[in-house]
Parts: sequence; C-alpha cells; structure tokens
Amino acid sequence: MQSNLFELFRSRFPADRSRPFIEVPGGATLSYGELEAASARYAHVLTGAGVKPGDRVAVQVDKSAEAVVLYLACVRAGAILLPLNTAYQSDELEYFLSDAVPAAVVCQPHRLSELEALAVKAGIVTCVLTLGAKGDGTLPERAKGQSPEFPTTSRGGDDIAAILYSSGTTGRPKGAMMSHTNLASNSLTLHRLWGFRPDDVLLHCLPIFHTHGLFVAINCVLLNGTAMIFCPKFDAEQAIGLLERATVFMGVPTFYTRLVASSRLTPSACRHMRLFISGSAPLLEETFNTFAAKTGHTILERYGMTEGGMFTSNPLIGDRRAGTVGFPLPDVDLRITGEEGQVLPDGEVGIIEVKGPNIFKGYWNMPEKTKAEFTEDGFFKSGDVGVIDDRGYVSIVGRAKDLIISGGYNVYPKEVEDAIDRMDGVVESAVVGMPHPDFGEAGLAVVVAPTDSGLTPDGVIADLRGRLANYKVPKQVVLVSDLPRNAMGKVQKNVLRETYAAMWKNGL
Ligand code: MCA
Ligand code: AMP
Repeated sequence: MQSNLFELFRSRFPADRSRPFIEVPGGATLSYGELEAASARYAHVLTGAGVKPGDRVAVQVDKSAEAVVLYLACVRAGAILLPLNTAYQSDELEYFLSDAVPAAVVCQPHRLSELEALAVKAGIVTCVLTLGAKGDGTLPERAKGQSPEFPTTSRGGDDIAAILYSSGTTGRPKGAMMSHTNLASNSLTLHRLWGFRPDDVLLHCLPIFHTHGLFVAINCVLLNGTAMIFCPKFDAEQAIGLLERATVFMGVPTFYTRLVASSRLTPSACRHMRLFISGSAPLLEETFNTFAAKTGHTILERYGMTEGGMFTSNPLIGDRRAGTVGFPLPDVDLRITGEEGQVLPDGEVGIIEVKGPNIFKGYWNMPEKTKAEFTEDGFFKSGDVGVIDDRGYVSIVGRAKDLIISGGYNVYPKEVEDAIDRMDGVVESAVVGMPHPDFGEAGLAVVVAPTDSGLTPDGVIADLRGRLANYKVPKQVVLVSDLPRNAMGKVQKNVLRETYAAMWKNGL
C-alpha cells in the first residue's frame, strides 16, 4: 500500500490548483499547482544526483517557500529529510553529517564551501547543493529544465520520512526517526481536533527546521488545502499587522509575551482570528490572562515532543485551562508513572509516558538508547514530569531531564558544559536554566577555573559563539573556584540557581 505522506497531502489539495498555498509578505505567492510542479522538479534533481529512497538529505537553509518545496520533494522521492537549524556551527554540523551520512546536503550559498569541506571531512560521497539566490549550482536553477511530473516513490507507513536531531542529556545528539505514518497520523488528528475550516489562513512565523513550525503548522495547512502567510521570522509588530488577514496562529510562549507587550494588540487587530495556539515551552498563566484581556481570545496550549509530534491539547470547544496542556490526543495513550515504573493514579505527580501511532521509530543508529527510552509495553518515556487532574487535564510540573527551554529551543546543559570544559584553563563547569522575561528560561554558566587561568566571562562567551548555535550560548558566565556537590559527588544545580538568583539580572 502507498503510504507516502505526499500522496495524503495531494489528496487534500484544492481542485483549483491556482489557489494559494504560501504567501510571503511583500514577496511571491506559491500556488498548490506550483507546489506540485516545483516539488516534482526538485525531486528529479535529487534523484538525478543519486539520492535513492531511504537516503538522507540534510537541509540547512533559511525559511522560504523553496525550503517547503524541498521538504515535499524529499518526501516524494522517498528520501529522509534531515532539517538542521541555521544557527548550527561547523562543529555541530560535523557530527550530524558524520552520523546521518546524507547522500545530499542542501545549504545556503554563503555556507557552501563550509558544508562541502565538512562533507569531505565526514568521508561521505555526497552532493552539496544550495538553495536561494541565482547561480548554476542552485537547486532552483537546476530544477528549471526538469519535468513537472514525478511519480511519487512508494513508501510503507513505517518507512522513515524525516530525522530530527536533539542533543540529549548525554551531550551526544540523537536523531529521532519519524515515519510517514507518524507524521500523517499526528497531522490528521490535529487538523481535525483544531477544527480547520475551508476559509482558514495560518499566520506562520516559526522556524521550519523543528517539529512545531515544520510538521505541526505546515502539515495542518497542507491537509486543509488552504493558504498560509509565511514570514521569514517572527516580528511582533509585523505579526500584529498580518493578523487581520489570518484566522489561525501558532507560536512559542516568547511570541505571546512579545505580542502582549505591544499596544497594537487589540480585539480589532484579532477580529478575523479564530484560534491562537501555543506550545514548545510552558505558557505562563500571566501571559494567558493578559492575552485574553487584551484580545478576548484564550490561547489553546498543547504539548508534544520531537519524538512524536503532539501528545496533548486543550480543547477547541470547552474550557482551555491556563497552566495545563489539556487532554491526551484521541489516539494517544498517556499515563503517569512513578519511580519503579508503576502507573500512578490521577492527581499524583510522575513521569509522562506516551504511546500511539505518532510515536517515533527510534533513534538513528542508537538501538540501545532507543530501547532504554521505551518501557517493555511500548510506552515512550518523555522525561517530562506531569500530573493529570480529576477532569483529565494534563499539567507539566517539571522535567526529569536536564534541559533548558529557551525561547522554544532546547538547550541541553551537558552539551554546553562539554564545550566549556574543552577550553584551556577550565577545570569544570555547570550550566543551569534561569528565569528570563523574554525567552522563559536562559542559560547561566558557572565555570571553575584557577585565578591565573586568564579566562574572563566575556572570553568564555566569545569562544562559545563560534562553536555553538547562538541560542545555546549562556547569557551570563561566572567564574568560581569550585562547584557545590552533594554526598554522592553530584553537582547541586538547585544550589547554583539559588546562589546566583540575586546577581542574575534577567540575563541582560
Ligand atoms: C535568539 N536568541 C536566543 C533565542 N533566539 N537566545 C536564547 N533563546 C532563544 N530562543 C538570541 C540570539 O543568539 C541573539 O543573541 C539574540 O537572541 C537575538 O537573536 P535574533 O535571531 O534576532 O532573535 P529573534 O529573532 O528575536 O528570535 C527569538 C525567537 C526565536 C523568535 C523567540 O528564538 C524563535 O523563533 N524561537 C522558536 C523556536 C521553535 O520554533 N521551537 C520549536 C521546537 P546575540 O545577539 O547575543 O547573538 S519544536 C518543539 O519544541 C516541540 C516539538 C513542540 O512542542 O513544539
Ligand atoms: P523538543 O525536544 O524540542 O521536541 O522539545 C520537547 C519538550 O518541550 C518537551 O519534552 C517538553 O519538555 C517541552 N514542551 C513542549 N510543549 C510544552 C508545553 N506546552 N508546556 C511545557 N513544556 C512543553
């Protein structure tokens, strides 16, 4: 049976293919017909370059209509999309390329030589293409002479459509393998649950190299066969101006705190809107309430992970409760377990475990790690600490994993600590998440170094900037002579958070 995700989308495209799919503010519009033809052309370029079904295609490009075409071209060709954050630096990219061994790499023109060198270093025979501006080597240029028809590659439901990397608590990034069925099932569920309508227009301001902007947002639009206004990045004032042409908005909590800070956010600015959705990080009750007071809209908060898309959602119709992430999706089994793995009754706090058709197929090249993350009866251990109340609403009350979520991006302290520890003069370090008014949380690095090491806080930050994606770089660094430890020798991060709370001026 043909389970290629593209065929599901195509079955939902509007009969009138001249209808718009992507509208870039102040830029071009891409119709569904153009999407179909362009993704076929891109698929021909990829297969012509030797990409075969199951091959990985690493993509590190700015947000654009062409990037969405490329996503669908990979799916059509039966290749595995490997989207990479544009903020990733060479050291980070080197790992992804050597681990995933892609058959093709698509990047921005200004990073071509860097990516080519990395591909050679990773020892992979690969084709490196660029997206964007004109030039013989660019994918859009090469696509010009290609046929607008492409027979969609047959895929089974369990075949992998995408691999998304996250760093993980051990510091070594792991690639979550999402199958065609994983992506299709979650998108269909969300599209139905959030009541998408034939006249919906999504205002899309999220980055498209992570699950939220790529799969949650774009896939709902593709299933709806309607348009999205596609902003290259989030700008609160621009977004408010565009709301009058939109009906649905999806954002991380930072988007909402920036929106409510504007005097232009009024009921009138939102008069055509029917749904505001938030996720990727906890939405403060204060933001929920201020947003409701300023617009008359209650934000719908949902919860999920790269490893399975969305797990829960507040209701479309009914009580959207601040501080909760709503109910498990209809096709997701969600339970709370205790330290011995026993299932806890409602009202008790424990680890959130999930099971369903959306849960990923495992970590690329890491069978042992995959095994460790699942229970014997097939539930995925999220690492989030939660509770279910007497009405069935799930709340996230903490994290068992050492993770900072900053502006919706995950920062694993272990990865940042490893980078700091490699610096000359550093004995050891600990990175903790501190409250941040804009990003929710942000990193503080406590670095142990002898007084004659020559290290300075600014020097540590400057060094990290070249080696880590910018959002992972701690906002503040303090140099100390030792770290507090418990009787087991483990660094007491809670003590560090308390100790430095007074000097932490919002990370600024
Ligand atoms: C930018 N900076 C950040 C962040 N973003 N620092 C900490 N955390 C961040 N998230 C820093 C930059 O390094 C720079 O610092 C300065 O802020 C300004 O950078 P700029 O690019 O101008 O920032 P911005 O455009 O205002 O970006 C902030 C943002 C962006 C709009 C909130 O981070 C964003 O779009 N976040 C969304 C992330 C997302 O989509 N997550 C979903 C993951 P300097 O000047 O010092 O260099 S998927 C997921 O989590 C699951 C599945 C789920 O449930 O959805
Ligand atoms: P990622 O690994 O980027 O997919 O991030 C997933 C993590 O984001 C989850 O494990 C949660 O810790 C967090 N998360 C996502 N949505 C929410 C939410 N609505 N509230 C609190 N945390 C969330």
